[in-house]
Amino acid sequence: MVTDRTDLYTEFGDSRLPPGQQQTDGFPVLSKGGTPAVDPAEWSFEVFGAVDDPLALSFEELQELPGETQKQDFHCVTGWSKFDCQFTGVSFPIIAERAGVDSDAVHVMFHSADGYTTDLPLEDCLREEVLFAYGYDGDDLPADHGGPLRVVTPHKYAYKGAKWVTGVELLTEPERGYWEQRGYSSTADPWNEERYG
Ligand SMILES: Nc1nc2c(c(=O)[nH]1)N[C@H]1C(S)=C(S)[C@@H](COP(=O)(O)O)O[C@H]1N2
Ligand SMILES: [Mo]
Repeated sequence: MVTDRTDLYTEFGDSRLPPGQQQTDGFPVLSKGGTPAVDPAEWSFEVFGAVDDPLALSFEELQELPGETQKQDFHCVTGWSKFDCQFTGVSFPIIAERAGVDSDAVHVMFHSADGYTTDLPLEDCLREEVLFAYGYDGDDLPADHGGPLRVVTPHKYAYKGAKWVTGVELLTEPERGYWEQRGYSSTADPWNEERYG
């Protein structure tokens, strides 16, 4: 079953294509460096920081959690948007529930195998649309697009979606990730064109 979440924009703006964006048919690859070699057999996914039960999950254990497939749009801050991406994965609220997020947690830092980090307020993460995705269009998520596991954030510019994600850190104070430290927006709402700042 595929849940269609392409109507998500109605919460943020009038048009499905956010202002200043152009639709693309392909799926460009955008990474700060190359694609890191990630062996799913060795890989582990950790949830740590302000949680009651820190998690360390193998790729198999992660895939055993309740998963779902959603059709979502994808908006890159450099100006391209790709409609109708089908991602399969585990939602952020499920992971948060398993780890037992502390009541004083307010912010989240995602960590990746290439050293990339990105941050978001906790409330922007506690949404069904924020997926830890291992599948794309009915197949395994390709390595260039973040396989074995990436985050997708259809309500934010796509730099908020960490590819090759290895960890999620719950924070009691906001901190800034890789692009956020280099001038990109912490909140990154595409319909409000929050690109910088
Ligand atoms: N680990 C990691 N995640 C990342 C990046 C990166 O360089 N490293 N780039 C971000 C940016 S700027 C974008 S637009 C999307 C691109 O995802 P794609 O390559 O699947 O199109 O991944 C985001 N996640
Ligand atoms: Mo991007």
